[in-house]
Amino acid sequence: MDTTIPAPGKKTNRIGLEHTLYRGGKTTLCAGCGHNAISERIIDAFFEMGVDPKEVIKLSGIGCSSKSPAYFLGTSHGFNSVHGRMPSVGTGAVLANRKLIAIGVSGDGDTGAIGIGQFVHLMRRNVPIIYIIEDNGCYGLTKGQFSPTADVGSKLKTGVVNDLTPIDTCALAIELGASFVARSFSGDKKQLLSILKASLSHSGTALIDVLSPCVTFNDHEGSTKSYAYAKDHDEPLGEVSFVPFFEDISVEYDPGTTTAVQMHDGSKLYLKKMAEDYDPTDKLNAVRTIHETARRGEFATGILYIEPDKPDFLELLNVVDEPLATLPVERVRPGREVLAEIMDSLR
Ligand SMILES: Cc1ncc(C[n+]2csc(CCOP(=O)(O)OP(=O)(O)O)c2C)c(N)n1
Ligand code: SF4
Ligand SMILES: [Mg+2]
Repeated sequence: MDTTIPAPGKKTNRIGLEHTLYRGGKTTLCAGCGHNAISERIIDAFFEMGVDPKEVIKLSGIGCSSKSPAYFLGTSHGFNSVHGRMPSVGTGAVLANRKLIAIGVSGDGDTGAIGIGQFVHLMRRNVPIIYIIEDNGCYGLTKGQFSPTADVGSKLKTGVVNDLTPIDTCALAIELGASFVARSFSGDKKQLLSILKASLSHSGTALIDVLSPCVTFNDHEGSTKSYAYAKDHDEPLGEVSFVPFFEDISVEYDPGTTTAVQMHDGSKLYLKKMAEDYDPTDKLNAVRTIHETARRGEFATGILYIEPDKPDFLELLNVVDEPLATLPVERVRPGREVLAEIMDSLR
């Protein structure tokens, strides 16, 4: 049976596919794990944006978070790599086939500990990939030890207190040159969905750090990555509204309170300021805001930084438009005559 043919009466998206086609296998993660909520939003974002799942590659490392690509986009390509090695596998995949839409899912341990060396180079190269960190401040899969994003003073269930300075992956990504950096909370459906949809219109690295509580090992009093703490300390920088290029809606907005960002594919992102004047294109201010909110024990959410026109890695390398993976052998190996011609031209 062809599962891509919609059943009569079912709601379909702009490419005629049903929502169920964007689902994956049944989750094996703990009930209530933040990672499950993120998978749901990824399903909704890809459905609503009308992305063909067959043109997507899902990538991950190792961890509970890295298992989650099995639970969305069941008909997409996928590669569950080694711990901390998703960035190099993802870079190879988009270089080999630039037509693929790449989404990587990692954990705070997978990214911030064993994978930090790979992470920094992905960010500085602006590789076209949506990179999601499902951030619970611990190694969920190996029973809840502190990870490098755990805050100073956060407590394990056993009473052990973390006294090491955390790595802020968003501040690091901005510093390194990522061109779309956002932070959200798995419990904020609306904000996370808008950010994910916007990331699908971005060309270049879109880093999205999502606070995603681990209900089994890090959701108690004293933890700064619990649901209760996140709800009380989430400080949205503004309201994120996204209008995709295929929706012909003109939005009235006041430039004094709203920043409008034109995305690469013609979509529009409207960022309505809330607490203070926040310009997401101002790099220094973005880093300062992240540090200032962290000092108060809060975490700023929303689009922290965006640079829509920055050339991505493929443009910088001048990669041909056709996917390298399907170039015919004559184009890849031009032969002796062409080599001789080049040598002659250098004489
Ligand atoms: C090379 C290697 N070292 C260590 C491990 C053990 N290990 C598995 S998952 C993990 C950390 C997972 O933490 P995180 O990335 O935060 O994912 P979470 O489970 O919290 O979602 C570790 C240390 C491993 N699988 N491979
Ligand atoms: S152990 Fe924690 S991170 Fe892993 S599935 Fe359970 S709740 Fe999620
Ligand atoms: Mg983790």
